[in-house]
Amino acid sequence: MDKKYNANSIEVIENLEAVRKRPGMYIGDTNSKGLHHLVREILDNSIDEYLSGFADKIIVTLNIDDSVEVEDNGRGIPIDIHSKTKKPAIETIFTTLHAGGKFGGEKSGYKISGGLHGVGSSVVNALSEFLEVIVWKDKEEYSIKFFNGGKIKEPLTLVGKTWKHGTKIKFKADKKIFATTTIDSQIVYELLEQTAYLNSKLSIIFIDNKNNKKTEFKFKNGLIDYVNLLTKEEEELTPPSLFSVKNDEMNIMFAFKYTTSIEEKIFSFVNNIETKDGGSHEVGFKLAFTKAINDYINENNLQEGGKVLEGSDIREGICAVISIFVVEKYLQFEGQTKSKLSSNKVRMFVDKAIYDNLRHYLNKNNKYALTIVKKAYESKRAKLAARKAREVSRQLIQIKGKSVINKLVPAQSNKAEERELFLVEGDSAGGSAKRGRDNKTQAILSLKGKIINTEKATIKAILENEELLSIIAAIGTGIRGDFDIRGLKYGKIIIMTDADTDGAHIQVLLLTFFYRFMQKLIKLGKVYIAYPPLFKAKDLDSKKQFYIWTNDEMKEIKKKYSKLEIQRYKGLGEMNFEQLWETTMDPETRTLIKVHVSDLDVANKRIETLMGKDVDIRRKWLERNVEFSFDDDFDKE
Ligand code: TSJ
Repeated sequence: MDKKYNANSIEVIENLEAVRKRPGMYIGDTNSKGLHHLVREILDNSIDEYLSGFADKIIVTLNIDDSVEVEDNGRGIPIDIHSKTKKPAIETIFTTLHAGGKFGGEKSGYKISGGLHGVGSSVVNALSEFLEVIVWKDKEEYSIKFFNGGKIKEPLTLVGKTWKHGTKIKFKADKKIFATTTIDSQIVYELLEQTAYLNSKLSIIFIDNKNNKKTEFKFKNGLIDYVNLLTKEEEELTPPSLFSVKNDEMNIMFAFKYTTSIEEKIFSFVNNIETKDGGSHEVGFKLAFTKAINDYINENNLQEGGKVLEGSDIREGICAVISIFVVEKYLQFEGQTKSKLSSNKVRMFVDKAIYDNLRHYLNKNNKYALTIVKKAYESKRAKLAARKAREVSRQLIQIKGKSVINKLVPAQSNKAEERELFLVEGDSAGGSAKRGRDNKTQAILSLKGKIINTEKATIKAILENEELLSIIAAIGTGIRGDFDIRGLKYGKIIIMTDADTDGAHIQVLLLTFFYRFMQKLIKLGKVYIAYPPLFKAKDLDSKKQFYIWTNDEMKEIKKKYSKLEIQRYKGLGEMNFEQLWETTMDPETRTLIKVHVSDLDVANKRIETLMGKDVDIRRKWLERNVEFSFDDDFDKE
């Protein structure tokens, strides 16, 4: 077999063999992501043909056996014999790495081969169980077939006469290469839909044989349709507008609209590839927007009380899609996933193009301009008000916190990480905790008064509650928008309550507070619940004493000893300080329950149930004494 190959073909085999040896180098990985990348890779070729102005229809078929077909109505891949290789161009395209660029693309201008993409059809061939091509060209139909990673199964063959023009590829990813070869219809669907939004004159048909479904994507208003889709849940403030600017190296399209939302939605693309991390074009867009609106405000004397609008004020409520096409030399990406464009030339060009267009838009559409300016000042006012509220609450915590903080019995250690804050219910327990603690690392805050239910409380109400205020002051991070983990004064915050319903209730109130106002503390695993024993047993013969936490432990002890005196601990106050230390506070012997919020939504719902009006549900929950969503029942230390 080998002897039949000339020098050229041996090189070809080596080439594709290299791809099969290290597929990750070419397509990122051999999991689902890499697999779907193959589809994108093939599709991009048809889109190139569309961008060059020769195709306006693409049909993608997903078959039950996970083979994929992509067909376009373009010029058809060139089949003529290459003067140097003496082989049909089409064969070389599929069997040589990086052959794509040589066979056109320069003419079209914007080759889609940016970032991770554009590795070429030969890579797909190398990683396919089979790949078949049909070309309709010059009134004739040709075919060429490959198998087993790019070996020729059937050379270029004239099939017959046709009126069609275009290219069709059918391929199936190689099981020997990919961890999975199951193509996800949904991923293909979304890819095609997005591509259709970005290319308004293109019609894409998706024949999904896995789901017996056929969909045609054609959005004749392109980015406007896209912006409307992205804001379909929101109330419109300005109608969407579309802009397009071209020079011989770049083509910039962008659409935007404003809604009453306070979010900022900006999506950007370079040569049809989404740039999730933005980059130069997004930066240019933002600079232009900020400057154009501020200049409009100044020229029309629309300033509001000396406030200067920042970009983020101006962009509240905006939804924008930016799609640029650039020539290959500007396709520079950075970041881990290569999804951030980095080209100063692009930034400057986009900035200027958008600034000019926007100034024109604002001058021509005074009504919308005023709406946007008004919205921006509203955002500014809201931000200033929020900041003011934060400052007031910070000051309150500082001033009032000082007066309540004297309830705190501090720990001596100057290392925050090794300090522990015990939030203790009741005076007598607080007394034992103070005496029993390790005064180097353990601080005690006794909670005497009522802790309010913070499920629906305002910040003002919270700051009027002495108990919560002392907790906030002691912990040191601030709350909500003002939360700053750097202020944290303890490595662990431990809730220590009686093992009864009242104690459980206080736990829920405290956890609700942490969840609503210092959620990060829970997420970082800083909040714990102390787990005091429920019983003490004394063997009257040997005088040995045991602490008992669970039913199983109780059974064990009862089996071993016959003359037991069992005492139920109703409250922490029933233990003397030594017992409290030994059973509940000593890091060597205690059990702590770490509070997890592994599923925030579930916890959220549960808090609503627990802290809402339904007393019965709450009672049941408290009886069971479960906490939020613990990964395990508890983490024994
Ligand atoms: F990836 C691929 F190569 F397998 C592939 C290419 C897959 C699919 C579905 C379509 C295509 C493809 C290629 N569609 N259209 C073209 N066009 C050309 O390759 C072509 C045709 C004519 C000329 C010319 O200059 O006359 C230039 C080019 C690039």
